[in-house]
Parts: sequence; C-alpha cells; structure tokens
Amino acid sequence: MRDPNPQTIYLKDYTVPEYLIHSVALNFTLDDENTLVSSRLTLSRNPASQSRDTSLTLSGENLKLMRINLDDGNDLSKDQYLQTQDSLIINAVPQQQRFVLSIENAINPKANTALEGLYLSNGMLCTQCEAEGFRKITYFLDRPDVMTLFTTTLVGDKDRYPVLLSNGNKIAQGELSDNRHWVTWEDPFNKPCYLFALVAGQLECIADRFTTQSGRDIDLQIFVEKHDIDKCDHAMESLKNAMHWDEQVYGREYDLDLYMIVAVSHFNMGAMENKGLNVFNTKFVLARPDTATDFDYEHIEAVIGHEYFHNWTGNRITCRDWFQLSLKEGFTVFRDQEFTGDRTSKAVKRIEDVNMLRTRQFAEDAGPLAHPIRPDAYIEINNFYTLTVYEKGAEVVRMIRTLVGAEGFRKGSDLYFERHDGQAVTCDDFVSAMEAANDIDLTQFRRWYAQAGTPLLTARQHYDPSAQTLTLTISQSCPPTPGQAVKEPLHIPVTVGLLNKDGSVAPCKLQDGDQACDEVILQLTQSEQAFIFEGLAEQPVVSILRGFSAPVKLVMERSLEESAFLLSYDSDTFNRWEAGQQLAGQIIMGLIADLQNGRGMHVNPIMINAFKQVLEQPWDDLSYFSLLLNLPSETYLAEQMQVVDVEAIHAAREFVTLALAEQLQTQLQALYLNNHRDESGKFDAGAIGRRRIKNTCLSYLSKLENKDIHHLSQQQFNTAKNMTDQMAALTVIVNNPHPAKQQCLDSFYRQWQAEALVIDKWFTLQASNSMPDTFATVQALMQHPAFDLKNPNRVRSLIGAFSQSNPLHFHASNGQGYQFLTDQIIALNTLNPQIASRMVGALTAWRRYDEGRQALMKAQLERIITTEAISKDVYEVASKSLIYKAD
Ligand code: B3K
Ligand code: ZN
Repeated sequence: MRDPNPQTIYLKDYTVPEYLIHSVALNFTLDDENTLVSSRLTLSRNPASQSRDTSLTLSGENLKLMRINLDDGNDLSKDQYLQTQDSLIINAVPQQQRFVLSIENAINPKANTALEGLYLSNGMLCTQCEAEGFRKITYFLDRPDVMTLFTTTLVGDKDRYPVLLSNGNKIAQGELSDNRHWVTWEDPFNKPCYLFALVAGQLECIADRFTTQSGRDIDLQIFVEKHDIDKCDHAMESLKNAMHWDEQVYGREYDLDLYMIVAVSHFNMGAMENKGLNVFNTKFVLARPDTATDFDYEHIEAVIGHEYFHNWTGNRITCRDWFQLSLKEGFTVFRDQEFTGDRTSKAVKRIEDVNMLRTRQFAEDAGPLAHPIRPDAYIEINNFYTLTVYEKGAEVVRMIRTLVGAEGFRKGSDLYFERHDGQAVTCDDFVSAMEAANDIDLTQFRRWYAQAGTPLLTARQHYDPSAQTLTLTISQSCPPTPGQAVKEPLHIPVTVGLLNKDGSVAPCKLQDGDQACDEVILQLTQSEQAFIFEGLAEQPVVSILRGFSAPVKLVMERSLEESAFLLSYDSDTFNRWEAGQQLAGQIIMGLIADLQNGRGMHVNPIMINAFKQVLEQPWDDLSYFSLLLNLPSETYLAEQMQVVDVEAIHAAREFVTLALAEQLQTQLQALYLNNHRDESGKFDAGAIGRRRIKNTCLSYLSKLENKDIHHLSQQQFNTAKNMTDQMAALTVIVNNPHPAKQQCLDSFYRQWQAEALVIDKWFTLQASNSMPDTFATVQALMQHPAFDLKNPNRVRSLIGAFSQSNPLHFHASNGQGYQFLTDQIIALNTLNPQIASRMVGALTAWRRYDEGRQALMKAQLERIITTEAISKDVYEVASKSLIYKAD
C-alpha cells in the first residue's frame, strides 16, 4: 500500500543512535515459505545520544512477530510494545545497564519478489541487506553506524539445504533429528547489519587458497548451482589478482581466514560485499570462453575486485549514514578502475570509464534527479545507488589523487585506514585524512561533495609572438540543479600539454612556475582564470583536460584540422582518442543539421583521411586502436543537442559509418583478415585486442550490404569458438538486412537455451536492434517462454535494453515505446520496486525531446504516478521527474 506522503529523509537531521548493540546471536530455522528467525540482542544506551526518550525503536517490515522478551524475564505483553507498519517500539528499556532483548519472528522468502531481505532464487535461499533489507529479516537498528558482532546459527533440512553459509568463520556444526543439520558462524569483526548475509541450498563449490603478504593462508570458495561449476575459474583467478593488487597498491591484507562468493540468478544489481560472504549476480561470476565475451571476462574481474576492495573501503571502514554512500562507493569504484587499468590497458580503461560517465552520468546530472555525490535528501535510498554517487564519486577521488600525486594519495589512504578502522565515518573524514597526510587545504575542493551538476569549462587561447607567451583563459560555471540555483566555483585540476607544429612535445613553463615540464596541472579555483605559458617560440597546439582530469564539459573552439592533428600526434592517450571523437562528433552534428534543413549529406574528406591515417599506422594496443575507430554513440550525440532528434542522429551516424566503410574498405578488410584467428577465446591482451579490432572492422564492413560480407559474418558466426566472435557476428547479422537473420537467431537460441546468461544476450541483441521490425519483436519476446518478469537480468536484457539502448525505437514518435515501458513498470512496481524504479529512468529526460514526445512521455509518467499502491522507489523517481524544471 502506498504511503500517501512518503517521508523525505534529510542529512541535516542526522543524530547518533540512541542505543548501541554490543552483540547479536541469530538463529534461523530455514523453510522456503516460513523461516523462523530468533534474535538475541545485547544493547545499551548510547552515552553520546542527547535523546531523553526511554523507549527503544527498532525497524522491521513484513515481519510476523511472535514473541519479545526482555532480559530473559516473562515475554512482553501487548501493552509493553507497539508494532507499526515499519517499526517495533518497546515502551521502556533499561537506561543504566546493558540489557538483552530476544525477538522471534517469521518470514516468507518465497513470497519475496522484491529480492531484498531473505529470498528464494532457483531454489537457493539468499539475502540482500544493503541498504535497508535487514529490517525485512528481523527487527533491528538498521542503520550503518550501529556496528555489532554477529553469531549466526542456521538450521535446515540436510537434503533441501545441504550448504549453510553466513559471515565469518564456521565455529560449530551438528546433526538434528528429522534429517536436519545446523551450522554456527561467527564474525569476529564488528559490522553494520547491511553487511549480514546468509545462503542456504544445494550448491557446488570450487576452492583455492591465497597466502597473504604476511604469510597467512586464506581459504577461497566460490559456490554456484551444480551446472555452473565449470564456469568459475576466471572468477577465482580474478579474486586472487584482486587480493594481490590490494596488498601491492594499498598495503591492505585480507582479515578473515575464509572468503566466500556465491553466485545467484536473481539479483537486483551486480554484487554485494557482505563480510566474508559476497553474494553475486551470476553475470559477474560465470564465464567460459564459449559462453562469455571478452567484455564479460573484464567485467567479472572488475566486479570481483570491487567487492573484494570493499572489505577495507566499506566494511572495515563503513558509512556513518546513507548520505555518505560515496565514501565507500566512489573510493571503491576508483580502486576497481585502477585495478582493471593495471590488469588490462590503462588507456582503454580510462576511455571506457569516461565514455560511460559522459553519456550516462552527465545525463543524470542534467536531469530532474540530479544530486551531489553526497546527496542531502532522499525518499528511498535505493534510488541513490546512482552513476553520480558511484562514477562521479570515483572521479572526485581521482581528482584528489591528481592534486596530491600518487605518493601523497597513498599517504592519505594509509592515514584514513589508520584513523578510522572499525568506524562508521563521513566523506569529510576521508578528505580530512587526505589533507592531513599531505598538508594541503581542500576546503574549496569539498564543494564537489555538495554541489550537483556538471561544470562547464570554457577555454580561450591567445598567443603573443613578441613575448613568446600563450595565455590560456579558462572560465567555469555550473548549471542550476534541483534545489540548487546558485553554484560556487569549484577547485578543478586541469592537466594541460602543448605540442609543436611538427607534433613534438612543446615545453610547458608557467610564468612564475617551476621549470618546464611535458605537462602541467592547472589549479582552477576561480570563475575565470588566466594561465600564461612562456618561452614558446611558435604557437603551440593545446592539449587540454588530459586524461580527463576533471568530470566537466569543456568547450574550446577547434578547427577540424586541429582535431585531426591531435588525433595523429597527441602523446596523451585519452586526448588523442578524444580528438577523434570531437572530429567525428563535429562532422556528424553538421550532417544532422543538414538533414534537419533538407540539405544533402556529404562526409568531409578530412574525416576519412584522419581515419585512414589511424588505420594505416602500426599499433601495439589493438583494443586502443579499435577505440580510435569507434564513432561517438547515439546517446553521446544526443547529449550534445538542445532538442534530441533521434532519427536524424541515427541517420547521420549511419551515413558516416557507411562512408567510412565504402572509402576504407580495402584497409578494413585487410585488417579483418590479418587479425582473424581460429582461437578458442583465450583471455589475454593480444587475443582480446585481435578480436576487438577484427570485430570493429566487421561491423563497418557489414554496412556495405554485399554478398561477400554477408558470407563473412555468416562464416564467423558458424565457426566461432568463442562468444566474443559469435556474438559480434550475430550482432552484425541482426543489425543489417542479412538474409539469414532469423535462422541465425534461432540456431543461437537452440545452441544456448540452457545457459541463462547467454539467453540474456539473445534478448538484448534483439531489443537494441535498429531494424524496422524491432518493436513487434520486443512485444513478441515478452511472451517468450524464457522471459520472466521476476528475473532482473531478464528484465534488464529485454525491457532495459529496449528503453535504454535503443533510442530510435524506444522514442518512436507515436509513443508506443513509452506506453510499452509504462505497462511493464506498473507490473514491476508490485513485484520488484527497485527494478521498476530503475526502468523509470528512460522516461525522466522527457524535457530533452520535441513537444510531441514530451507530451507522450509526460502522460506516461502521470500514469505511473497515479498507479495504485505505487512504491516509494517508483514514486520518488516519477514525481521528481514531473516536478522539476531546469530553467
Ligand atoms: N554495495 C552494493 C550495492 C547495494 C545496492 C543496494 N540497492 C554493491 C556494490 O556497490 O558493491
Ligand atoms: Zn560498491
């Protein structure tokens, strides 16, 4: 039932907890439909609390309360407590000494389709407690600053639940009558309840071992459903790599004797860092060369790393309150980005991250749900696990590293761990540790935590030949965002390098600065600032915002020739790629204008020549090479337009793709053939790079629509020995008028119907297809026997892919895409509010479209908002989307 006035929670209202929990002993008698939970809490009044209230309020939702007992006396009678929809209030508890509160309640995991709390996934019982899921298991002080010691006993039928897992170390086990058994787990580390986990079911396990730098042996175990046991090796290697990396780079060692990972098929997000017992979406564990692509392999290593790194940045040091979420998420994303960069290619990883940030986080920052990386208000915290908190949060940590340098950053993180181990702290505590370790003042920098919106930098240059100086004037501004009309200037590191006309490095010597360097980090702190470079005998070409040194939009006028020059010569790998994006972006935007004004389209030869040069150079890093050949995505291009014109964007981008394919066919074909191997799918940089460049070429060539190319993709599809190649071939077959399209889709389905994650790809591919019959296909796929609205991976692969990765068809001018999505959101609202709310995302940017589409999208948002029994999750996103107007 919808709360008619969902309550907003404010950061400014934070107060310390009134009670502390010293320890909790939990006992679960497991049953799919009726699990009995008994909890024994040792509590005391928190001396730091100012409150005079002598009652105790615990959170709890959907719980069948059976019994409450204080200090092992008589059970409490009804007049001694009050039960509300979301809490249990014990009227009076001891104020002077510790007391023991025992509670018994029952829950129904099978009925839990929201997948928060204890739920059932393919016959396996598992939990998800972050952010506020523990209250769906039992009554508790469900807030991250209440940390306690957990002991957990699981009791269940031996056949039904042969494996019984929880956090920490297994300390006892035994047999019971009626074919039951029990296991007790003890976690020696204090933790908030959001890190609690239990898993019970018929699971298989692979085991390995890791010896820490101090010589401790850690047991590593990965649990999966039986048929997946042959797909765990990569995850295990990834875990060992992550453990090693954290020791090398941060000096952090694992603390328990056992590290367990469980893969489950029904999961609302990617994975969860529960202490010693991570629960993962199968998507980020299972991989075999024939079932998983190179991207899947990379993402698995990244997510395994991410959750592992949380052990220090999240678990040992956690968040004081949920407004501080970026404290653990921003820092941990930064850590996993660096890990992946070290394991694969730094250049490629940086480009991929920035690409995602600029297409998706920038859109969030410009939309009705824009919020700072440390939000100051929320209705439903699950709505704030956003790209802003995660990805922009990581950029903010990265900027601190840029400002203090790699060594200074390590000193700062050492101090942070030393100061706060075992505590629940704030973003400010993190910044303070960085300041103290480096003796710098980050007062102004802290605005990044409080201010929403993407800053806009405008750079102008002036060269004075007589003084041999170049003046770079940079101004900053930030658009208004919900609740924040006025913005203060930020402290922004802007990395700059200079190039001579022959492409060589020009010295960077700032007036009044140190000696000349290859590049400098400008400290932009004012609304407008001029930086003077001296000793420049000729006018250099400026390479600005190298490595994307700050999460900002940059405007600097550049000719197409200058972009082409930087694409050839910039020594900064990020800016070199960026130059190609700007060149292509400018040309495509010009063609969009041509289309809109009824002019014919012609691709400027400067672009063809620039791409030709790239194609004809030798490259070591083939993945980077293939990124240089990628055109900006339709979503990125849409971000650049005042009023998004999905059809023109698609047509103009396709036109450029075809022109490049036609004019560079010889080079593309040669490159394809040179890199095509009959490989089974080794996960190493060389093989990955070969596949990536080859498949980029195939994707261009497939636009030529000739028989030989059709044959080439069909051939690759038929003979592929790895999923990367098979999927790449199927993608071009499905996205072009290939005669064997349906036949290939059918054979792919038959081949892979037993592999859920591969079938997800099959759904996604069809849902994100730009061919004319896509909408009908999507509707038909909703009725497919393999589709299941209760499985988040399936929902994301069909409904999510259609609404978020298929702008052309989702935004069909008759509104059918919007209506379809809304129907699904309404259905999902009752089943799984978190997933439903994520799906609303595709409608939130309605103000960016033409009037016709605006009206259609708005009408659907209104339909959502008037849904009976709307969840807090969906209500918050839909209502904020309707209310806010940027100008
Ligand atoms: N901390 C979890 C996310 C929990 C999301 C709750 N809605 C995964 C992660 O960021 O590592
Ligand atoms: Zn995380």
